[in-house]
Amino acid sequence: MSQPRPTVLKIGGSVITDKSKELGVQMEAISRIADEILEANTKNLIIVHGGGSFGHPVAQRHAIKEGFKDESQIIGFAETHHVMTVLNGLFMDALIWRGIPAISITPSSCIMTQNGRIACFEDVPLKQLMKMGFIPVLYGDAVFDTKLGFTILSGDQLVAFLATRFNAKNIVIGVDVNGLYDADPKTDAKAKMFNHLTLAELRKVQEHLGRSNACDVTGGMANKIAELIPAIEHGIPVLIVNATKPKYIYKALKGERVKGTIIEKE
Ligand code: ATP
Ligand code: IP8
Repeated sequence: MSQPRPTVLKIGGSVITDKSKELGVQMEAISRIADEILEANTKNLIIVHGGGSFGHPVAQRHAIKEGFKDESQIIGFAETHHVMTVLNGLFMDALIWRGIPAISITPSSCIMTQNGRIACFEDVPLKQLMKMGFIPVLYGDAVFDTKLGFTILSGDQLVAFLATRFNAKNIVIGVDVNGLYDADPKTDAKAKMFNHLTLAELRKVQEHLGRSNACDVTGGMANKIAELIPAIEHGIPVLIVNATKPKYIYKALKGERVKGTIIEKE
């Protein structure tokens, strides 16, 4: 029997961490989201989470995204990767202790980038574990780069890559705002949310999208959208929802109606 097409779920760092405080974790959000993932019981799920107040501040301090320029960055790279494994461990704890068969896949050990773009991905173990019914959990990470020495791979690039490689049924992006707006809703009270956008409509509004108010080395919402475009071009619909709101991730995974922004090819 062939495998059902996977759903790729990204839980943003803005949801599971407190972006106003370095290494601040939102344990309640992690626990609630794990409950929702358990209850939704999605067949063939791939989970990716972001860095939030764990990965971004350390990566920024040591200019990891810009690549290896100075010996002093070496410890910064190790530290960035390490704090991501700590955040991942907290997320994994919440999944495993609920009986969810989640397996952590460390991006820096199976992915190399070239000038910041994924160039090779050793996906044999990932394919095998999915076939056996496990749920892979990946994350934005500090990774090795064939040209830059190292860099930062965003969870969003990873989401689009995995969704395209595995011909995903859909992508669900959980953030700390209700969806995609015509301006950053945190700084512009008049910002209007889009309920539905086609790719052509998205391209027209793309230049007005903001980044992030918090420390974010991967470009916030504007870059998230830019990263997701290739997957949408591939025909994979994206739903952006507020994962800080109870039951939104559950409903999104179940395909139930939920407030958010749907972006489709046509
Ligand atoms: P991480 O990169 O740590 O995983 P994340 O993916 O959860 O974080 P951000 O990259 O911080 O989220 O992007 C979400 C933020 O983008 C929101 O908190 C919001 O303030 C900001 N933002 C900027 N422009 C927009 C916009 N046009 N629509 C919606 N949110 C926007
Ligand atoms: O939070 C970047 O991933 P993102 C992670 O998905 C790091 O943008 C290490 C900064």
